[in-house]
Amino acid sequence: MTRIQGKLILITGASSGIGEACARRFAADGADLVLWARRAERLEQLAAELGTAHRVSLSLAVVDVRDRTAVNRAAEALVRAGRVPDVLINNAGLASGLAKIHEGDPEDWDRMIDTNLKGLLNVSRAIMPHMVARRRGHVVNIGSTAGHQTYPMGNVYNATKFGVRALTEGMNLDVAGTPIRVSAVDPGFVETEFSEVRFHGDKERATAVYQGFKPLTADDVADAIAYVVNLPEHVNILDLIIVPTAQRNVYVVDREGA
Ligand code: NDP
Ligand code: 8X3
Repeated sequence: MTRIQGKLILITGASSGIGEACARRFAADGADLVLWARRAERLEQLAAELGTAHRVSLSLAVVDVRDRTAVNRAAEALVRAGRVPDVLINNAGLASGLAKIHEGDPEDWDRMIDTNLKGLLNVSRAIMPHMVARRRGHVVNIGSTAGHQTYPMGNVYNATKFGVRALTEGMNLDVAGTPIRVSAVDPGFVETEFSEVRFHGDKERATAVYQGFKPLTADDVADAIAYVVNLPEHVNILDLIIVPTAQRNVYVVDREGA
């Protein structure tokens, strides 16, 4: 028996990587799930699979977290159905491009700022009032080691994840006086579709990021998130940094042959 059994958990960016791994882990732990992402087919496949394997309720919605109207609509539908999430995992996010600031593509910058910062804000603003009103809830923001230390050409992605860290701190201050918890989980290198997205579909370049060492898997991170959300209500993890053993800081990695 876990503390999240029977709880309702909303995961943004559930169609892949860390979000998908969280969905699998939480369903196995008996939580009911709401899955949001843009790729409907991926969500449908995942929900069908988890629905067959576990006795939990699953609902999904195609939601682009950048689209405030769509976020509000999906959140209202949950609230109207009496399904205010007990836990919100603000996971949807991405890096787009890796370039020097004076050579970067402003379209990439918009994508990262609109998703990682404004998307997280849109979802939090739509869900948190209902948590505060019923004095129950836990928000977990997925930050990054990139929010603790910059690396060459990480500039705007770094800025968004530094921003997520500031928001986690600020959100905690703003819910003082309520039992709401706000946590950050900040991973280092995790082998997901993250780098393929960053390099605009260049699989070879993406694979090279994780060569010569053992990166984290999405399941490793889901384990850490499961730890955070399974703690008793008087315990709040403010920030959990998780890296592969080979990663010594945001850019120093013990690589074979390097
Ligand atoms: P993936 O690319 O595998 O997954 C990203 C998820 O975010 C997908 O489900 C994607 O779904 C969703 N997403 C992206 N943009 C939007 C959007 N506008 N609206 C809704 N959903 C969106 O990468 P990861 O699992 O690795 O990334 C998850 C989080 O972890 C991100 O916040 C990332 O910054 C963070 N992170 C990743 C690390 C890594 O090394 N992989 C390390 C540290 C942090 P869809 O495309 O279907 O919308
Ligand atoms: C993802 C980790 O180092 O690739 O947040 O930016 S890193």
